[in-house]
Amino acid sequence: MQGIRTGPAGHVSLWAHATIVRIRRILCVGWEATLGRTSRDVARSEPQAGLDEVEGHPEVRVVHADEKTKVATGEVWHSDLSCEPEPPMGSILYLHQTPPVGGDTAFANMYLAYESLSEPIKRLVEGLSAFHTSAHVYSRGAYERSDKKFPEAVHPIVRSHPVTGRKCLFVNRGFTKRIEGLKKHESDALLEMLVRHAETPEFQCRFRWDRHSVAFWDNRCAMHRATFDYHPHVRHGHRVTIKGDRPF
Ligand SMILES: O=C(O)CCC(=O)C(=O)O
Ligand SMILES: [Fe+2]
Repeated sequence: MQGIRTGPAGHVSLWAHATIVRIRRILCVGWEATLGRTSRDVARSEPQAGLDEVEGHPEVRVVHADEKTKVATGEVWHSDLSCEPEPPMGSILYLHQTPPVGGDTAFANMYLAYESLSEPIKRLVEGLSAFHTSAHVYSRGAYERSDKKFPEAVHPIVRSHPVTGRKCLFVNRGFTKRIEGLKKHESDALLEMLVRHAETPEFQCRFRWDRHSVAFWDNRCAMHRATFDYHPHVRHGHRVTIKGDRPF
Protein backbone atom coordinates (compact mmCIF):
# COMPACT_ATOMS: atom_id res chain seq x y z
CA MET A 1 0.00 0.00 0.00
CA GLN A 2 3.04 2.24 0.13
CA GLY A 3 2.68 5.25 -2.12
CA ILE A 4 -1.11 5.24 -2.13
CA ARG A 5 -2.25 8.20 -0.11
CA THR A 6 -5.59 8.48 1.52
CA GLY A 7 -8.52 10.51 0.21
CA PRO A 8 -9.93 13.39 2.25
CA ALA A 9 -11.90 11.16 4.59
CA GLY A 10 -9.07 8.71 5.19
CA HIS A 11 -11.09 5.76 3.99
CA VAL A 12 -8.42 4.15 1.89
CA SER A 13 -5.82 4.11 4.59
CA LEU A 14 -8.35 2.62 6.98
CA TRP A 15 -9.25 0.02 4.43
CA ALA A 16 -5.61 -0.72 3.77
CA HIS A 17 -4.85 -0.92 7.44
CA ALA A 18 -7.71 -3.30 8.05
CA THR A 19 -6.72 -5.63 5.26
CA ILE A 20 -2.96 -5.47 5.04
CA VAL A 21 -2.36 -7.77 7.96
CA ARG A 22 -4.02 -10.61 6.09
CA ILE A 23 -2.52 -10.06 2.67
CA ARG A 24 -0.84 -13.16 1.27
CA ARG A 25 0.37 -12.16 -2.16
CA ILE A 26 0.66 -8.91 -4.05
CA LEU A 27 0.79 -8.55 -7.80
CA CYS A 28 1.90 -5.28 -9.41
CA VAL A 29 1.20 -4.78 -13.10
CA GLY A 30 2.94 -1.87 -14.79
CA TRP A 31 3.77 -0.04 -11.58
CA GLU A 32 7.50 -0.53 -11.51
CA ALA A 33 8.15 3.02 -12.66
CA THR A 34 5.36 4.68 -10.75
CA LEU A 35 5.21 3.19 -7.27
CA GLY A 36 6.28 5.77 -4.77
CA ARG A 37 5.32 8.59 -7.12
CA THR A 38 1.61 8.56 -6.40
CA SER A 39 1.52 10.67 -3.27
CA ARG A 40 -0.52 13.40 -4.96
CA ASP A 41 -3.17 10.94 -5.92
CA VAL A 42 -6.33 10.18 -4.08
CA ALA A 43 -8.87 7.43 -4.26
CA ARG A 44 -11.88 8.30 -6.35
CA SER A 45 -15.29 8.30 -4.83
CA GLU A 46 -17.64 8.60 -7.80
CA PRO A 47 -20.26 5.92 -8.27
CA GLN A 48 -18.85 3.10 -10.36
CA ALA A 49 -21.53 1.45 -12.36
CA GLY A 50 -22.76 -1.94 -11.33
CA LEU A 51 -20.53 -2.13 -8.30
CA ASP A 52 -22.03 -1.72 -4.86
CA GLU A 53 -20.10 0.40 -2.42
CA VAL A 54 -18.88 -0.77 0.94
CA GLU A 55 -21.18 0.86 3.46
CA GLY A 56 -19.73 4.14 4.67
CA HIS A 57 -16.77 3.89 2.26
CA PRO A 58 -18.03 5.14 -1.10
CA GLU A 59 -14.63 4.81 -2.76
CA VAL A 60 -14.42 1.11 -1.96
CA ARG A 61 -16.46 -1.04 -4.34
CA VAL A 62 -17.60 -4.61 -4.03
CA VAL A 63 -16.58 -7.11 -6.72
CA HIS A 64 -18.78 -10.14 -6.20
CA ALA A 65 -20.01 -13.18 -8.12
CA ASP A 66 -21.98 -16.18 -6.91
CA GLU A 67 -24.44 -18.80 -8.14
CA LYS A 68 -26.91 -16.09 -9.23
CA THR A 69 -24.38 -14.16 -11.32
CA LYS A 70 -24.87 -14.18 -15.09
CA VAL A 71 -22.20 -11.67 -16.08
CA ALA A 72 -19.27 -11.02 -13.75
CA THR A 73 -17.63 -7.62 -13.37
CA GLY A 74 -15.00 -6.98 -16.03
CA GLU A 75 -15.51 -10.00 -18.27
CA VAL A 76 -14.61 -8.07 -21.44
CA TRP A 77 -11.05 -6.75 -21.97
CA HIS A 78 -10.91 -3.18 -20.69
CA SER A 79 -8.92 -0.46 -19.04
CA ASP A 80 -10.96 0.70 -16.05
CA LEU A 81 -13.35 3.50 -16.92
CA SER A 82 -11.53 4.50 -20.10
CA CYS A 83 -14.91 6.06 -20.95
CA GLU A 84 -14.18 8.91 -18.55
CA PRO A 85 -12.39 12.12 -19.59
CA GLU A 86 -9.81 11.43 -16.84
CA PRO A 87 -9.75 7.66 -16.38
CA PRO A 88 -8.28 6.23 -13.17
CA MET A 89 -4.54 5.75 -13.48
CA GLY A 90 -4.68 2.57 -11.48
CA SER A 91 -6.88 0.14 -9.62
CA ILE A 92 -6.36 -2.08 -6.60
CA LEU A 93 -8.35 -5.25 -6.08
CA TYR A 94 -8.31 -7.32 -2.91
CA LEU A 95 -10.11 -10.67 -2.78
CA HIS A 96 -11.47 -11.98 0.50
CA GLN A 97 -12.99 -15.09 -1.00
CA THR A 98 -11.85 -17.09 -4.00
CA PRO A 99 -13.43 -20.05 -5.79
CA PRO A 100 -11.82 -23.50 -5.41
CA VAL A 101 -10.56 -23.22 -8.98
CA GLY A 102 -10.54 -20.51 -11.67
CA GLY A 103 -11.35 -16.82 -11.36
CA ASP A 104 -7.96 -15.63 -12.69
CA THR A 105 -7.55 -12.03 -13.80
CA ALA A 106 -5.76 -11.67 -17.15
CA PHE A 107 -3.65 -8.60 -17.91
CA ALA A 108 -2.37 -7.38 -21.28
CA ASN A 109 0.73 -5.24 -21.77
CA MET A 110 -0.28 -2.25 -23.88
CA TYR A 111 3.31 -1.05 -24.36
CA LEU A 112 3.98 -4.30 -26.18
CA ALA A 113 0.71 -4.02 -28.06
CA TYR A 114 1.83 -0.67 -29.45
CA GLU A 115 5.46 -1.58 -30.05
CA SER A 116 4.61 -4.73 -31.99
CA LEU A 117 2.41 -2.96 -34.54
CA SER A 118 4.02 -2.68 -37.96
CA GLU A 119 5.52 0.70 -38.86
CA PRO A 120 2.81 1.59 -41.44
CA ILE A 121 0.04 0.86 -38.91
CA LYS A 122 1.88 2.84 -36.23
CA ARG A 123 1.96 5.79 -38.64
CA LEU A 124 -1.73 5.33 -39.46
CA VAL A 125 -2.95 5.31 -35.86
CA GLU A 126 -0.60 7.93 -34.45
CA GLY A 127 -2.65 11.11 -34.26
CA LEU A 128 -6.02 9.33 -34.45
CA SER A 129 -8.46 9.46 -31.55
CA ALA A 130 -11.20 7.11 -30.48
CA PHE A 131 -14.55 7.55 -28.77
CA HIS A 132 -15.01 5.58 -25.52
CA THR A 133 -18.45 5.17 -23.99
CA SER A 134 -20.13 3.22 -21.22
CA ALA A 135 -23.77 3.49 -22.33
CA HIS A 136 -23.84 -0.07 -23.72
CA VAL A 137 -22.22 -1.44 -20.54
CA TYR A 138 -24.01 0.46 -17.84
CA SER A 139 -27.54 0.57 -19.20
CA ARG A 140 -28.41 -3.09 -18.77
CA GLY A 141 -28.09 -6.29 -16.82
CA ALA A 142 -25.71 -6.64 -13.96
CA TYR A 143 -24.33 -3.15 -14.50
CA GLU A 144 -27.55 -1.21 -14.59
CA ARG A 145 -27.01 2.18 -13.03
CA SER A 146 -29.79 4.00 -11.31
CA ASP A 147 -28.49 7.48 -12.13
CA LYS A 148 -28.50 6.73 -15.90
CA LYS A 149 -25.34 8.73 -16.40
CA PHE A 150 -23.03 7.18 -18.94
CA PRO A 151 -19.58 8.74 -19.09
CA GLU A 152 -17.99 9.12 -22.52
CA ALA A 153 -14.76 10.63 -23.80
CA VAL A 154 -12.45 10.88 -26.80
CA HIS A 155 -8.85 9.73 -26.22
CA PRO A 156 -5.77 9.31 -28.41
CA ILE A 157 -5.39 5.77 -29.75
CA VAL A 158 -1.70 5.92 -28.93
CA ARG A 159 -1.16 7.52 -25.55
CA SER A 160 2.06 8.39 -23.78
CA HIS A 161 2.56 7.13 -20.27
CA PRO A 162 3.05 10.29 -18.19
CA VAL A 163 5.76 8.71 -16.02
CA THR A 164 7.72 6.40 -18.30
CA GLY A 165 7.21 8.48 -21.46
CA ARG A 166 6.63 5.25 -23.42
CA LYS A 167 3.80 4.91 -25.89
CA CYS A 168 0.91 2.52 -25.29
CA LEU A 169 -2.04 1.43 -27.36
CA PHE A 170 -5.16 2.78 -25.64
CA VAL A 171 -8.20 1.04 -27.13
CA ASN A 172 -10.21 -1.77 -25.58
CA ARG A 173 -13.20 -3.92 -26.46
CA GLY A 174 -15.13 -2.87 -23.37
CA PHE A 175 -15.41 0.87 -23.93
CA THR A 176 -13.91 1.94 -27.29
CA LYS A 177 -16.63 2.27 -29.89
CA ARG A 178 -15.35 4.23 -32.90
CA ILE A 179 -12.42 6.04 -34.39
CA GLU A 180 -12.99 9.73 -34.90
CA GLY A 181 -13.00 11.09 -38.44
CA LEU A 182 -13.31 7.71 -40.21
CA LYS A 183 -16.26 6.25 -42.09
CA LYS A 184 -18.16 3.63 -40.10
CA HIS A 185 -16.81 0.65 -42.04
CA GLU A 186 -13.27 2.03 -41.84
CA SER A 187 -13.60 2.63 -38.12
CA ASP A 188 -15.16 -0.80 -37.46
CA ALA A 189 -12.43 -2.62 -39.36
CA LEU A 190 -9.49 -0.70 -37.92
CA LEU A 191 -10.81 -0.84 -34.37
CA GLU A 192 -11.47 -4.58 -34.58
CA MET A 193 -7.94 -5.12 -35.88
CA LEU A 194 -6.46 -3.06 -33.04
CA VAL A 195 -8.46 -4.65 -30.21
CA ARG A 196 -7.78 -8.16 -31.53
CA HIS A 197 -4.10 -7.33 -31.78
CA ALA A 198 -4.10 -5.99 -28.20
CA GLU A 199 -5.69 -9.26 -27.03
CA THR A 200 -2.80 -11.36 -28.40
CA PRO A 201 -2.03 -14.06 -25.80
CA GLU A 202 1.73 -13.35 -25.96
CA PHE A 203 1.10 -9.89 -24.45
CA GLN A 204 -0.74 -11.37 -21.50
CA CYS A 205 -0.16 -12.70 -18.03
CA ARG A 206 -2.72 -14.20 -15.65
CA PHE A 207 -2.98 -13.73 -11.94
CA ARG A 208 -4.14 -16.82 -10.07
CA TRP A 209 -5.73 -15.54 -6.91
CA ASP A 210 -5.27 -16.85 -3.40
CA ARG A 211 -7.59 -15.60 -0.73
CA HIS A 212 -6.30 -12.30 0.67
CA SER A 213 -4.18 -11.46 -2.34
CA VAL A 214 -4.02 -7.96 -3.79
CA ALA A 215 -3.49 -6.84 -7.38
CA PHE A 216 -2.41 -3.30 -8.28
CA TRP A 217 -2.55 -2.41 -11.92
CA ASP A 218 -1.73 0.62 -14.02
CA ASN A 219 -4.68 1.32 -16.32
CA ARG A 220 -2.56 3.52 -18.57
CA CYS A 221 -0.34 0.72 -19.86
CA ALA A 222 -2.30 -2.45 -19.05
CA MET A 223 -5.79 -3.69 -19.73
CA HIS A 224 -7.41 -6.60 -17.94
CA ARG A 225 -10.20 -9.13 -18.04
CA ALA A 226 -11.95 -11.17 -15.36
CA THR A 227 -12.37 -14.90 -16.05
CA PHE A 228 -15.80 -16.12 -14.97
CA ASP A 229 -15.15 -19.87 -15.10
CA TYR A 230 -16.07 -20.77 -11.51
CA HIS A 231 -19.87 -20.64 -11.45
CA PRO A 232 -21.63 -21.44 -9.05
CA HIS A 233 -18.85 -20.68 -6.57
CA VAL A 234 -18.40 -17.41 -4.74
CA ARG A 235 -15.66 -14.90 -5.52
CA HIS A 236 -15.71 -11.74 -3.44
CA GLY A 237 -13.52 -8.72 -2.88
CA HIS A 238 -13.10 -4.97 -2.72
CA ARG A 239 -11.71 -2.56 -5.27
CA VAL A 240 -10.55 1.04 -5.33
CA THR A 241 -9.45 3.14 -8.28
CA ILE A 242 -6.83 5.87 -8.18
CA LYS A 243 -7.47 9.25 -9.75
CA GLY A 244 -5.80 9.75 -13.12
CA ASP A 245 -5.21 12.48 -15.72
CA ARG A 246 -6.46 13.11 -19.21
CA PRO A 247 -4.58 10.83 -21.63
CA PHE A 248 -2.26 12.57 -24.10
O1 LIG B 1 -12.59 -9.51 -10.90
C1 LIG B 1 -11.60 -9.36 -11.61
O2 LIG B 1 -10.77 -10.21 -11.84
C2 LIG B 1 -11.41 -8.01 -12.27
C3 LIG B 1 -12.65 -7.17 -12.21
C4 LIG B 1 -12.42 -5.82 -12.81
O3 LIG B 1 -12.44 -5.64 -13.98
C5 LIG B 1 -12.06 -4.73 -11.91
O4 LIG B 1 -12.09 -4.88 -10.69
O5 LIG B 1 -11.75 -3.65 -12.43
FE1 LIG C 1 -11.76 -3.63 -14.43
